[in-house]
Amino acid sequence: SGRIVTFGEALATTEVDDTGVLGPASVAGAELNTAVGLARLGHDVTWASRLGDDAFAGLVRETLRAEGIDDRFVVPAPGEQTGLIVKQRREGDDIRSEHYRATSAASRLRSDDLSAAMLEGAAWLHATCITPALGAGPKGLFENVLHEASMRGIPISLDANHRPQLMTEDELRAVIDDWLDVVDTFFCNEDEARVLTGTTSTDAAIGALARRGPRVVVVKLGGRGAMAGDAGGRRFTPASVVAPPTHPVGAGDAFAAAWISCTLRGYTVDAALPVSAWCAARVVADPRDHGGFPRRAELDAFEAAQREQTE
Ligand code: KDG
Repeated sequence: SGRIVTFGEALATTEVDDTGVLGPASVAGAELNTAVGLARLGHDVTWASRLGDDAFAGLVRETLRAEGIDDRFVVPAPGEQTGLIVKQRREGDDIRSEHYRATSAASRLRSDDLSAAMLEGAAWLHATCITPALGAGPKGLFENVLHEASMRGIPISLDANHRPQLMTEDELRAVIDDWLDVVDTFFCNEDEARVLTGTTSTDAAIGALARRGPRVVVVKLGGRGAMAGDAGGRRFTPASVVAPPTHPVGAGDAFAAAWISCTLRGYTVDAALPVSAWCAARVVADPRDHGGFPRRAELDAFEAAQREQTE
């Protein structure tokens, strides 16, 4: 179905417990999480960024290699460091994240860092609003890549992914004001929908956002599921549960990966919703950001079982 391109910051992440013991480090980063999901579903995926040569960059490179993700457009930045997220578990699945990323290699991305060749022949571009929140350079890059993709007629998905530590609500609104009209598929959560539209009604927010350009708007409702809207109206799916939801981080990125895959394979909104909810549930049941994402064969088995149930 053609190459999917995404770009953004990869970080290392680890959990610290009450006694100060750090758990194993794994790889995070919203766009990279989505890239992993797409690659596991059999898509040809390019992920681009700027990466130093520290131990965590090595971990990121290893993840890219293991998942079969194209890294030709990653800008090497010797001596620069990889960002880090330290997670602390509160009660149950309430996880607090502290980011150490102000001087990361990806925060130093420049607007001309990625070449136009990256989009050559691409079938889809996925971006998130974390990238423009990282600084002026990454913001310029985000703008260049979205502009170039829209000029080439490449469908774009954008996830609001508001990070309040990095971006005010006004800044988020400004980015969305500038770019929503070139977006094919827009993802956000309830809080972001309210920030962007001023309404707490998901149904009304989808209508308001869809009027500004996107063909499809998907609002993720966490443990309650997700609602999507297009010209055909609104559709809802409850959340899927495959195992106790222990680590909600990364669920939205997984949802986006499954959704993009379904879109490229011609699924209707109705068909894409439960598939995306299931992929998100798989990730939430795993202690890493993307470790639980299913492979194509597992998704095929899930869909076959679903069909049997409805017959
Ligand atoms: O969506 C999950 C991401 O938030 C996580 O992997 C880290 O990209 C990240 C961020 O900026 O918070």
